[in-house]
Amino acid sequence: YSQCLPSTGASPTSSTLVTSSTAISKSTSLSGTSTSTSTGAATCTPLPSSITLQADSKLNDLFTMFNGNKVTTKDQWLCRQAEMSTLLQQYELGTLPGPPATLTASLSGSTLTINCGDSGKSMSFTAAITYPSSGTAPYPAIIAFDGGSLPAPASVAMINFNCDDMAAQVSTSSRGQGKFYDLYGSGASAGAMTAWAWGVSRVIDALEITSSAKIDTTRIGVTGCSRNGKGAMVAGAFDNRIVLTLPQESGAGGSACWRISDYLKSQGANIQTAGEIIGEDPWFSSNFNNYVNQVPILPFDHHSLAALIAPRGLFVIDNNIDWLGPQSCFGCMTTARMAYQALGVTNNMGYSQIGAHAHCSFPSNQQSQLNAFVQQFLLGQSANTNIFQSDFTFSQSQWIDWTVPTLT
Ligand code: MCU
Repeated sequence: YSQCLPSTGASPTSSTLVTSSTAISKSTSLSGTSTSTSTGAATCTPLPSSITLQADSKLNDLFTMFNGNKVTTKDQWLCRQAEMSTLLQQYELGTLPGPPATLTASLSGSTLTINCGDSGKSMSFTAAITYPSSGTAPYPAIIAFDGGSLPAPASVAMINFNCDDMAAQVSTSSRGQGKFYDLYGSGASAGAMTAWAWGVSRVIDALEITSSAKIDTTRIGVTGCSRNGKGAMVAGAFDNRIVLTLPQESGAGGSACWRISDYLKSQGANIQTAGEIIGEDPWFSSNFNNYVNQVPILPFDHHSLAALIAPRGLFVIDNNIDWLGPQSCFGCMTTARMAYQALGVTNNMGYSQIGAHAHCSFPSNQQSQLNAFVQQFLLGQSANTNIFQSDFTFSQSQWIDWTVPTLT
């Protein structure tokens, strides 16, 4: 992996940002949950410094704080999101660092170079922008993991994010390799998805200070398919500047819930589970290995991850492939949508599971649905995003033993 390159200063445009005051302020330690992505209105009770996990075979109550307090207001929801973010990092995804101490960016042609420095270390990475042939600058943009697998929408720029370059997903032996780890050390707890999410946030930091890139940073989406779809969901969850998250065929570790997938496996399904997935690639923190055979004690599931995105736009695109657990995905995302319902913005989240096509080949019968989300969240047009469909059913009474409040 290439060492970091100092900014040459020779680029046509070059900007500097001291990032300690940028928008990202998700808590990264168990004691730090008073920090949320909120406007500052919420004052949150921190998680206890020592946590005792208790088994819950149902999907965790989105609206009860870890300490048992009920969430009844939108401010308290911000605290609950911060708490769930901390717990997801602690037990599954690894710690998301804040912005690096220094970040500079330059644009050469349509390639953005981002230089990051922290604690005496530095690294540099690039993101290639493909501009649309229609629309007007500054353009909305979709950051696409390894280019993504969606047709580029009209009037929207596509920004390529190289996943392996930031955090390798070559096999479990590639853990700790990539530019994220050049900066934070190969022993960093962050799994590859957290590292990619951090990198996406740095692309947005860079776009914010590089006006010559002609990207409207208030209209940023993120996408990826399959393994990169899992990553897209994590990136959307961790940066509230992302206004539209488009995970595609993400399966286990993405739109599927660990608990439902374990159950379906016990019923004979050929479905990926937590116990299986950690043997494949370093997508999660190595700490997750301690929990994959006792999923019910996890204080979250992937409905919690998706709920970190609420109320921002989220359109979950799925296929019908057993290994990806489409029934688990539908149940999990039906539950996640309850966060949107509680916030009074149910239609900010959509779900579409349509099969009979190859993995990661976007079918034409999902196109108008994707268009609706792009219009609503990236193009500033209103569209009908009341889209929630699957070939499967979900037994709410089997998985949910809590109710959905109307948050005030
Ligand atoms: C759906 O994402 C993964 C899946 O988790 C893996 O088990 C499988 O090997 O690869 C999928 C993928 O990324 O396909 C491109």
